[in-house]
Amino acid sequence: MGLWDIDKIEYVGREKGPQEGLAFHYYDADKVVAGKKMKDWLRFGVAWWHTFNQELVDPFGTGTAQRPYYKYTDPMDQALAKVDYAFELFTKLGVEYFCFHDRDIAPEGDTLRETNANLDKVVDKIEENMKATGVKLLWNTSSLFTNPRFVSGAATSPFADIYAYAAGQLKKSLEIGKRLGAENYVFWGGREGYENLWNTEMKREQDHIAAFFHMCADYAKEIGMDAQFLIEPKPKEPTLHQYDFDAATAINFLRTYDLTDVFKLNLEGNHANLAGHTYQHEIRVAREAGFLGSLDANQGDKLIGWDMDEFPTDLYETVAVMWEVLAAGSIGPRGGLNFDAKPRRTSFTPEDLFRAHIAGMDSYAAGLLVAAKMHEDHYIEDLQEARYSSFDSGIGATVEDGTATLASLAEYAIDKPQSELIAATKSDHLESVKATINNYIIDALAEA
Ligand code: XUL
Ligand code: CO
Repeated sequence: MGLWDIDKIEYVGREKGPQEGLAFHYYDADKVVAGKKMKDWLRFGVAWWHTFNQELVDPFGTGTAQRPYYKYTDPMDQALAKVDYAFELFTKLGVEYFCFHDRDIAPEGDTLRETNANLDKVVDKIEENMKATGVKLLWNTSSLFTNPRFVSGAATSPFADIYAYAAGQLKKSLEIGKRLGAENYVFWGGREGYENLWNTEMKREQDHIAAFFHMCADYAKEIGMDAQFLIEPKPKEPTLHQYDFDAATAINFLRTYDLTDVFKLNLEGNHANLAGHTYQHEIRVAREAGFLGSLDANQGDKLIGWDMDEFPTDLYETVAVMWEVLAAGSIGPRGGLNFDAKPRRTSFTPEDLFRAHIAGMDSYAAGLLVAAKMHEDHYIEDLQEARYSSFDSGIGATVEDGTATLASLAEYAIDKPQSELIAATKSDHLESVKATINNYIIDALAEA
């Protein structure tokens, strides 16, 4: 049974009935869907910080998590032991990628030099395990928000010593990413924003962080680290306002500071909701602008306005996400679905960690199956094509081919009576569209 006292999780399909919690019902890694294996569409990743470090605290209570490695009380012993537990969990779940912050895998020393030495010891062990298991690094990142030195940000801190320290941390993280063959490198600006605008020079802070990103890109190039750089937008929490508010804001920042060649976006469901968007909206914005990089797969709660980081189980949302991914052809050039998610505080057993990942993986596999069927039938494509067909010829075509002018359109419209204009519009039948999507969910999963 190994360290976790749990057998390898197998795909049982639906033969065991809907209540079998420790098995995959829809995620069949090698099954070919829309021309690719499920595992290659989904590229699941485990988030080290939640899965191995999350104690399941909330603002009112201490941790409830029960974890077998808590028996190691020395921080470095525990960090090294966790590597064994981590790789066994990856292989038992059949997850081929993982993600971590520098701070997740090794404790800090008093100086950056000491901290880097701690990191090296754990990275040695991670590298050995990656070689032995074939599990790969989807992305690594640097925590520039946990330690009190980052109280007012890192690359937007008003304190130059802190900026310099953050740069030192980043240098080491990029070296680790290169060593472990990271597919991507993520920048989440946890405290890169402000608590109060009256004491903040917003443009100066953004100039600073843009310079920081350019230095990172230059150093990655210098050492031959070829991971895709990703910005992860989030509007707020922990700060009142974060500069990478949402996909559109982050893209504007990248364009303003000439960083579009280096960066794409890592989009997260719960972050989208905090910005007042659906997850699908954020992915659509990034996809259509050519910035879809990777996905942090989680969900929020309709009733609570915080970053809940729930494991994704909302089928309607996984269908929408996978519809966008199929339209894009992949989750970005080298992206995947990282479970930036934690079990609820009331799901505290080690087995719950497995159950939670299974729930997320099955929900995304089901979403893929439904979205693939919708694409196969061209349901949404046909619906959208019909909706805009008046731009395919006549006056509409003059808009799209650039020959229209305000005068030519006014001339066309000047004598049209209201009845003719109303006749030019069509009902969207939106309720039927929503019901049809429900039918796709029910039918595609019944056939699976
Ligand atoms: C925080 C969050 C981070 C990033 C990586 O809300 O999503 O864990 O994914 O720093
Ligand atoms: Co995230």
